[in-house]
Amino acid sequence: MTSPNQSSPQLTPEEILQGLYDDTLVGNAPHVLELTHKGLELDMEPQTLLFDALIPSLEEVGARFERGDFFVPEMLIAGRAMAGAMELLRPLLAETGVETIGKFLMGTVKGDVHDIGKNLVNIMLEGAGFEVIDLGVQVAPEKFVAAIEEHQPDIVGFSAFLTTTMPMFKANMNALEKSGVRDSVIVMVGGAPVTQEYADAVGADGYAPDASACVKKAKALISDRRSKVPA
Ligand code: B1M
Repeated sequence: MTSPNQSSPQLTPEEILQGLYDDTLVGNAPHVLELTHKGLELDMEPQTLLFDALIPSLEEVGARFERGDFFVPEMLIAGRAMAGAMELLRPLLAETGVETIGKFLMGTVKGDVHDIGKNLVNIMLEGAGFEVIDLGVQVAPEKFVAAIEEHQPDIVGFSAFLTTTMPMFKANMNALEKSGVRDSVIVMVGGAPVTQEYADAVGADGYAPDASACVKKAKALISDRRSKVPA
């Protein structure tokens, strides 16, 4: 399907969603940004742009990569197009008047450069009132440990997006235990290939399949831990 004419001022919300989907798929970052602007001007919800167009488009990118129709460069430019739109949506998704409810330290594990999903989780956490400290991608176990010691977060979150980098969860857990910080922090894990069973197997305290589930789980784990702390 062809994208709607970008210069047309008359786009409908449906055309904007279709255009966002199509232009993310081919990695046309300037058009994705322009359509995101137009969608917001039409009072479309940021969540609608994200969940009805941008994320489904990246899912299709992944499916094409698996079929051998797309290669790494296509995946990269699609990811960049999505990331550009996310920067625009970030303040709107994170708009919040709520008090800070906890400190969340987040990072993508060593060997893994995927960050779009992690960044989306961060935005949702910020929107729910968490203070988020983002260590970025390719975070080594020692760096997680040092950041826990420095920032004393309530929760540390490990993201992994490849079956080959998921084993870093266990390496991180071992590093936390060895340095004596394991019991001072709640550990959450997530990322596309991660499951509840895998989270249990590495000894994490919590797992969530997506950003909004992560917010819910993080809140529940914090209130559970606080209820156990003697007054
Ligand atoms: Co890559 N990649 N990639 N990639 N990439 C995937 C992940 C893949 C599934 C594609 C596929 O084959 N279908 C596949 C992994 C297969 C596997 O191991 N199971 C894959 C591969 C194989 C690779 C390379 C190995 C390719 C190669 O080089 N041959 C390579 C690895 C590089 C490395 O990391 N060392 C690679 C590289 C890349 C790019 C750099 C080109 C680019 C990343 C750009 C970036 O992130 N800045 C890229 C992209 C864009 C993708 C896909 C297409 C899109 C990922 C994405 O952003 N999804 C992806 C295919 C797909 O996912 N369908 C794919 C949207 C995002 C919103 O969803 O990331 O799942 P997601 O995040 C969710 C949840 O996972 C959850 O919430 C998020 C929001 O709802 N979540 C948490 C995330 N973290 C959480 C933490 C929590 C809780 C929930 O608690 C702490």
